Amino acid sequence: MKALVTGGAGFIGSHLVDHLVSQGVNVVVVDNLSMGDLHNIKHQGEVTIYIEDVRNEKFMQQLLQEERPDYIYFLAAVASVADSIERPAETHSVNQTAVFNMLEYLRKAELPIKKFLFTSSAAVYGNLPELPKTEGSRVDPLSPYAIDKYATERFVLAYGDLYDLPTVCVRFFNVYGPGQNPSSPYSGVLSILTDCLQNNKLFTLYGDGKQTRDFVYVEDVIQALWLITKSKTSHEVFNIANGNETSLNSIIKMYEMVAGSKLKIKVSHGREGEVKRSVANIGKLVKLGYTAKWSLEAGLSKYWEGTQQSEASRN
Ligand code: UD2
Repeated sequence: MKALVTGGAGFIGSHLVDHLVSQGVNVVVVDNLSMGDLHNIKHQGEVTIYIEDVRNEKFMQQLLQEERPDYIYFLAAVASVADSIERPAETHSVNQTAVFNMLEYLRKAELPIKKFLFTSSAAVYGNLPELPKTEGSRVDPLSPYAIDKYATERFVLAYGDLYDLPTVCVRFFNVYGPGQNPSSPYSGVLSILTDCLQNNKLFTLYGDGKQTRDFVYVEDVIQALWLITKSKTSHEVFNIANGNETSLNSIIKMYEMVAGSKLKIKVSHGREGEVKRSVANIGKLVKLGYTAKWSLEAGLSKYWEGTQQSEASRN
């Protein structure tokens, strides 16, 4: 079995790559290292890695012909709402056109694949009041990022139906864990909190902290992706989340307890276009055998311990 992971050096991609390798899968990675880092991949020596941009159509076509993957996980993306508002045309070329081009090539070249999995986002739900979000809930994609994710989902599903490609889409909620890059203000809030607690930096809290999110530990995300891989399911959308709603204020309190230190906080006005509340219904995933194994407290503790160990090994 061979798998292609685009964005395989990124935060979630690298965890997926390591899991696939541990399951005996032959893995090929394409990553342009814009956010990713090869050091994220533990099993680097056992993986074929191409440092390339998924927008390089010729390259991607040749790669598909030569490598002939059974499974394709499309994780490469510019995963920032703010970035998509700043430069919509460029993020569109990654978040939609590159995916579309691959689907189109798979169709035309009639390459046999076992599954094509596209990674979408809870962003597609926007700010509509129904909670928790089920896969059938109304959507209201508000940013170029969310629009690209939703429209690409539709292409992926339609290509599945129309051309008999086994396609699946997943909507990630707020994923956290080791390897998440805290370097941008739009990085995951838990990677930023970790950096602030560890290095005694000032944390900027946007808004009143009452906004809620469904935080899911990256190992549970990998569990979900693997269950979907092994199942016969196709032409479907799945939420990937923990299923619990947590406010930013309470996660900060919890993380301070785990880290045993107090966070320095500066309060700033809320971010424009933000979702106030977010939580998923994960029933569909549970039917595939998923259980969220990592409570927030357990996930935070594991994440924190890991950062302490890598800090100690650096010193
Ligand atoms: C997540 C996704 C984003 C998109 C969006 C859809 C991540 C990293 N981002 O954005 O790609 O799918 O969902 O709705 O998963 N915050 C602070 N201070 C900081 C950083 C963040 O107060 O330094 C707040 C932020 O304003 C927000 C919350 O923390 O209310 C979570 O922020 P985030 O960037 O981790 O995730 P989110 O839900 O905005």
